[in-house]
Amino acid sequence: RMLLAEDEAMRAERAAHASPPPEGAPGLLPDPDICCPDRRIHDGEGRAALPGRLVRPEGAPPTGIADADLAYDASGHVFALFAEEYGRNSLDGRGMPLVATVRHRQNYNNAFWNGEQMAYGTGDGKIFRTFLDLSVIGHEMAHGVIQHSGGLIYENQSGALNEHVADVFGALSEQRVLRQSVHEADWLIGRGILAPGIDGRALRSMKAPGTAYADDLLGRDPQPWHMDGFNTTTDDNGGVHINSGIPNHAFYLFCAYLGGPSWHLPGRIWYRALQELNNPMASFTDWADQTLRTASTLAGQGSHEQQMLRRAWTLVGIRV
Ligand code: ASN
Ligand code: ZN
Repeated sequence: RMLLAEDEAMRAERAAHASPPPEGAPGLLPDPDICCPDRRIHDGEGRAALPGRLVRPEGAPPTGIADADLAYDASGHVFALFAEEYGRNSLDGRGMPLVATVRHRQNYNNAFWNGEQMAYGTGDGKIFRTFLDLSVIGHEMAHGVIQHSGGLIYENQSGALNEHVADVFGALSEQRVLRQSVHEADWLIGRGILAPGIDGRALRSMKAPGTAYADDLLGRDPQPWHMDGFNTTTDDNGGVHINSGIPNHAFYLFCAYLGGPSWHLPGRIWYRALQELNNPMASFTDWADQTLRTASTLAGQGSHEQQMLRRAWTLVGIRV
C-alpha cells in the first residue's frame, strides 16, 4: 500500500498546472521588503473543486471551522520559517499568496500541493483522522518552495529528494514553533494524523525510517534508512515516498552530530543548497555533494560541521 502516493485526481491537477520556468535563486539574502504572509484559506465543503469558498483571507478573524483555522495558523508558521530564517518571501520568493483548501473532497486520505495551491482532506476516520498537522502543512508548502527553486523532477531519486526536502522543512517548521533542539524533537512527519484504530505513531520518521507504523490495514512503514534498502520500483513515481527515508535519515544524523536547533545551520545549508543545486534531475549523490559545497561556504571547507555532514551521508551509504 503506497501511503500518500499521488492519485489520479492529483496527477490531473499536477498536469493542469505545469511548472513555471526556474526563476534563479530568490530568497538567498535577507529581504527587507518581506513583511507578512498573504494567506487565503478556502473551504472545499467536501467537494473536489479548487479552490472552493474563501473563508479566511489574511487578517480575518477565526472562522469556527477548525480545519480552516488550523491551516491559517500553520501556514503563518511555515511562512515565518522561510522568511525569518532563510530570507524567503513566500513560496515563490516574491510574496505569492498562500492559497489553501481544507475539507477537500469527502473522506479524502491525502494532502497535496498542485503546482499553485495546497489542499487538505479530512481523512476517512478509519486510516487518517486529519491532515492539519504543522509538519504535513510545512511539507506541502515546501513542495511549492522546491518548485520555485528550480525544482526536483518528481520521479526516482530526484523525486525522493523532492519528498525529502519537503519532509525537512515540514519537520523544521514544527521544531521551530516548539523551540525544540535536535534531541527534544520527535522527527516524525504527521504525528497524530493516523486514526485511533491504526497501529502507528505517524506517517514517517526521519530519526528511524521504517518504524512509523505497522498495521493490518495500512501495512508496515516501508522506508529504508540506508542505500542497501533502496527500493527499485515503478510504483509511486519510482518510490519517491519510500526512498526519501535515506536522505531524511542523513539529515537527522547531521543534526544529531551537531546538536542545537536544526532550523539554524542544517536548515540554512539545506535551503541554500536547494537554491544553488541547479539540477532538477539530481541524484542522491549530486544532492549530497551540493550540501557539502554549501556547508563549505557557510561553515568552512574542512570545518567540523562539514565533516559531520560527510559522516552522515557516509553512514546512510552515500559515497561523498
Ligand atoms: N501528500 C503527498 C505529498 O505531498 C501527495 C503527493 O504529492 N504525492 O507528497
Ligand atoms: Zn510530498
